[in-house]
Amino acid sequence: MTRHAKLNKWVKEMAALCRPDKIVWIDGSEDEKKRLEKEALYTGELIELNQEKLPGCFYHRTAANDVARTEHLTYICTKKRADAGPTNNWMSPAKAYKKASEIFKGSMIGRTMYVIPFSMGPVGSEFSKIGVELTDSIYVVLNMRIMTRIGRSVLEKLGTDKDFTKCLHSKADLNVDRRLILHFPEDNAIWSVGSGYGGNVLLGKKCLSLRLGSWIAKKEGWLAEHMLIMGVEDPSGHITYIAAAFPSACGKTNLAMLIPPEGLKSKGYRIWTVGDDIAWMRIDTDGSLWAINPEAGFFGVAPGTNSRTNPNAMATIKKNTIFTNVLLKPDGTVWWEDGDGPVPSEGINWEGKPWKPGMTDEKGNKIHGAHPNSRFTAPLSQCPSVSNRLEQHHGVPISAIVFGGRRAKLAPLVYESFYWQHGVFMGATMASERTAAQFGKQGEVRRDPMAMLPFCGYNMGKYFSHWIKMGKNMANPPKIFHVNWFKQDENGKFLWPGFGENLRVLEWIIDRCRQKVKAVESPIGYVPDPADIDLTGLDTSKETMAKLLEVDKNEWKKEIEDQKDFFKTFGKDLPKEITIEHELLKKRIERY
Ligand code: GTP
Ligand code: SPV
Ligand code: MN
Repeated sequence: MTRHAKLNKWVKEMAALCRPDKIVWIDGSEDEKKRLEKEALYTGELIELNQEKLPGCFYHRTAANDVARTEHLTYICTKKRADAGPTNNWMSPAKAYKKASEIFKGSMIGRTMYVIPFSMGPVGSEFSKIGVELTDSIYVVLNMRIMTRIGRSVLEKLGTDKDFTKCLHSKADLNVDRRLILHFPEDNAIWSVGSGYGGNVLLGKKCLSLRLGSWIAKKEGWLAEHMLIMGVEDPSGHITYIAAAFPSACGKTNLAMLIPPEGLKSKGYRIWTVGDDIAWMRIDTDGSLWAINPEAGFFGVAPGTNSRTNPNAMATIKKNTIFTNVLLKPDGTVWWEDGDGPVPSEGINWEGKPWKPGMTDEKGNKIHGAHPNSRFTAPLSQCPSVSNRLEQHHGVPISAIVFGGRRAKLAPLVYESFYWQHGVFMGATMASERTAAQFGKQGEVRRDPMAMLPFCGYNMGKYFSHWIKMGKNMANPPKIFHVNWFKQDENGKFLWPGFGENLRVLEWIIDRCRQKVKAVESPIGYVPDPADIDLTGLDTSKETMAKLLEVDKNEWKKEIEDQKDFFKTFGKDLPKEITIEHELLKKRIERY
C-alpha cells in the first residue's frame, strides 16, 4: 500500500504482536465507508438508525465500564519521571511497553487490523501533523473519518520517509483491569489498549493533538491547547477571533456554536465556528498568535443539547452522525436527557436495557436513558456557523484568550488580566467541578490549569514557563480573560442564563480588545462596569449582576491558600513569575 519502508516495517511488527487475521489499509473513500458500515452492522458494532429521519446516522454502545476517559489509567512514559511532572501518571517506557505488550499480544486474533493514515490539520499544511493509527475497531475508523482527515491523500504526503506518530489501539477484551492509555513522547508513539471510548481510542484527539502535541509545541515554540476557536463578527463586519479553554463538559461546544440571543439580534452579531475542542497556536511574523483547529469534526456531549441551548449543534447532527451511548427510541431515532421533544415513553437505554421515564435502581437513583457523557460525532462542515477559514493553512489571528471553569462560587462572570503574565497566572489557577467526561467523583472542585490537567504531556511547571515565554515572544499578544457561566445562588440556581446569552459577555471582551470600553480595576483583574454589559431583553436584575461580578474578600482569601497548596506540588519547577503573581494577588486582596 505504501513505499514508506519505516511505516511498512512498523505495521508488520505490530501485526506480529497483535496477530490480526487480516490487515486493511484505509483509503478514505466513500465506497470504503459503505463497506465498513455494512460490516459493523453485521458484527453489531453499529446499529442503523432511521435513515429517513436521520440519513447516514448510526448508533453505538460502549461497554458499561467504558463510558469516559480513564485518567487514572493514562500515563506519560518518559525516561525521566520528572519530565512527566507531578500532575501526570508516569511509567518508564520499558515497563510500559512490556506491560501493554502482554495485553496486545494476540488481541486481534479473529479480527481485522485497520491502518488509518490521518492528518491533524489540513493535509499538507506546514502546521499539520501526521499520524497512523492501527486499530481493531470499525467504530474507531468511522469516527476518525469524521474527526480527522484520513486516507490516501495523507499517505501521499507521508511520501517514502516523512515522520509520523505511531498510534496502536486494540479493544482487546475491554477489561478495565487490562486498560492502559500510554504516551511515549520520546518515541512519537501512543499505545491504547482495553477501551473503546472516544477520548481513549481516537488517538488523533487528546493523545496526539494535546498530550504529544503539547510536548512537541514546547520544543518547537508554539501552543497546543484544550480550546475552542470562534470568530465574533460585529455589526461592521469585522471578525474578532477568540480561543477559550474550559475543562471537559464545561461549555466549549456550546460557546463555539453560539447564536445571538433575541435581545441582541438587532445589533447584527454573527458567530463563526472554527473549532470546539483543540487549538494549535503559533506566533506569526506579524507578532500575533494564529490558531488552527487540528480536527475536522465534533465529538460533542449530547445531554443538554437542544434547539434552545444549541440550535447549530442540532442542525449539525441531523445527518452523517454517529451517536454513542444515547437512548435508542423504538422508531430508530435517538434522545437524551434535556434534549428536544417530549421525554419518550420508552426506549433502549445506553446500557442496552429497556427504559421508561422515572425508572430508578435499587438505591433509588434515577436510571438515565442516555449516559451523562453520551456523545455525537459529526463533521464540522455540517455546522451552519462553520467558518470559511477552516481549510486555511494559516488559521485565524487570536485577539482574546478566555479561561473558564464551572464554579458555583468565587469566580465572577468575567474579568480581564492586567497583563500577559497575570493572565498566565489566571490560567494556572483555574479550577472546576468534575463532570461526567471523566471517571471519578462528580461535582468535586479540582485545580485544572488552562483546562489541560488531563492533557498536558509534560511537566506542568515547565508548561507554565512556556506560556510565560510565549507572551514575551509576541509583539501583539492576545488579551487574557476569565469567565464563569456557572455561578449559583444560595438555592443552587445558576445566576447567569448562559448559552446564547454569553454573547453579552463576549461583546464586552471584544470591546476591551478593541479599546472601546473602560473597565473597573479590582484586586483580581479588570471587571466590567455592570452598565457595560448589554442586558436588553433579559430579566437579570441589578442585584443579580452585582452578585455575578462580586469579588468576595473572604472567599478569595481561602482561594489564595488553596492555590498555594496546589503550587507547592510543583516544587522548583514552578516559575518564579507565578509565585510573584500569587504574592501580588495576596497583597491586593489584603488591601481590598
Ligand atoms: P468536552 O467536549 O468534554 O471537552 O466539553 P465542552 O467544553 O465542549 O462542553 P459542552 O459545550 O458540550 O457543554 C457541556 C455541558 O455544559 C452541557 O451539559 C451543557 O448544557 C452545559 N453548558 C454549556 N454552556 C452552558 C452555559 O452557558 N450555562 C450553563 N448553565 N450550562 C452550560
Ligand atoms: C473531553 O473529555 O474533554 C472531550 C471528550 O472532549 S474526549 O474525546 O473523550 O476526551
Ligand atoms: Mn475536550
